[in-house]
Amino acid sequence: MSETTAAGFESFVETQVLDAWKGPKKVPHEEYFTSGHRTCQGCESAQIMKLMAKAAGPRTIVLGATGCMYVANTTYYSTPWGLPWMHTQLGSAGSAATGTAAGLKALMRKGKMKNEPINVISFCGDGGGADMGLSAISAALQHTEYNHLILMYDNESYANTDIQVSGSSPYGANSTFSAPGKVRRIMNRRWKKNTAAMLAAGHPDCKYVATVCTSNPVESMNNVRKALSIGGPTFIHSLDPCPKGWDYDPRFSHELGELAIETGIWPLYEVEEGVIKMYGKSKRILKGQLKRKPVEQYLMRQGRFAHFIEEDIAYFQSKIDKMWEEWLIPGVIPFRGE
Ligand SMILES: Cc1ncc(C[n+]2csc(CCOP(=O)(O)OP(=O)(O)O)c2C)c(N)n1
Ligand code: SF4
Ligand SMILES: [Mg+2]
Repeated sequence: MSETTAAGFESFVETQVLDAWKGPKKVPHEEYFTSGHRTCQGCESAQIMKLMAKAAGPRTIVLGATGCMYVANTTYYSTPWGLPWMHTQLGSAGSAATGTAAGLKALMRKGKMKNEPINVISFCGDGGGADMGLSAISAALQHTEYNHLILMYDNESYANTDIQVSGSSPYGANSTFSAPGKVRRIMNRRWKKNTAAMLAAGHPDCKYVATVCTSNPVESMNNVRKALSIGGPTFIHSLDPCPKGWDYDPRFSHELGELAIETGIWPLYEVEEGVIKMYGKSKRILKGQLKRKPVEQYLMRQGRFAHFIEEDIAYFQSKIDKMWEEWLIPGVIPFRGE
């Protein structure tokens, strides 16, 4: 989409219009993230890379911040990327997105490149996005004149450096920096950062923000396609079960993603041009059509919570109940007016 601002500048380069795929049978076979990586078995962060690349298609440039999705995907002489791909520094997903989109726009304006829609996607992990690169993402989401999507893959730890706690790690999770001890059982006492909602609420010009989970692959791809079609700065936050960091058998990755949604710990929603809408099972939970499962069913499937006792589970459950029952927008916006 193209738009002219009050100052008369053309605000957007044309975007590709990528229609939603109506069901798995409509999804094409072509892959742009294939074999050749060495992520762990059952890695859902690799899965969102694959879905993101498939959804975006061949006219796409991908920038990737340091983390598992850089290191495990760029072994010397081997790569799964079937798209142009470039590494960027750990906290730089936002600046890489803006810089690349601006560069493409300038080259096209000067006639040095054919003027055509090219998708720019910059990705980062939760450490690189919710913590270290938050300021660069914030700046990127204010630059309405450039088309790009920032996708944060959230495995809930600094996984690549051996599972350190991040601002996106859940309360109480065992990590190499928050191992439970005999004196203190709960070492990470911080509640998970509410990144997608924070970015949506704080950047009113950002055209599109969504949460996704690869347990819903078609919806996740359609959200990527929608973000790229809308253009301007957009942001997607993906929750990715990580067998190594969460400590479970890799075959349960999709099941855990599903449980995160069903217990209400991971609400699925889109914020499009300032309008929020829940989708999938989260929508049904919101409407009272689906009862949230007890969070214990999600926590006790993962070794990182194996040290939890009843009071820890009860505390966790009370926080989720509060999210859905007391927040201004259930599951999304915690504060309320007087
Ligand atoms: C400035 C900087 N500090 C530290 C590192 C070391 N480092 C490399 S990957 C990584 C973990 C990043 O975590 P996250 O962004 O969540 O991605 P994940 O590894 O979980 O995929 C760290 C700390 C680095 N590369 N650059
Ligand atoms: S540690 Fe987690 S995110 Fe990293 S490659 Fe393994 S499963 Fe994927
Ligand atoms: Mg991470």
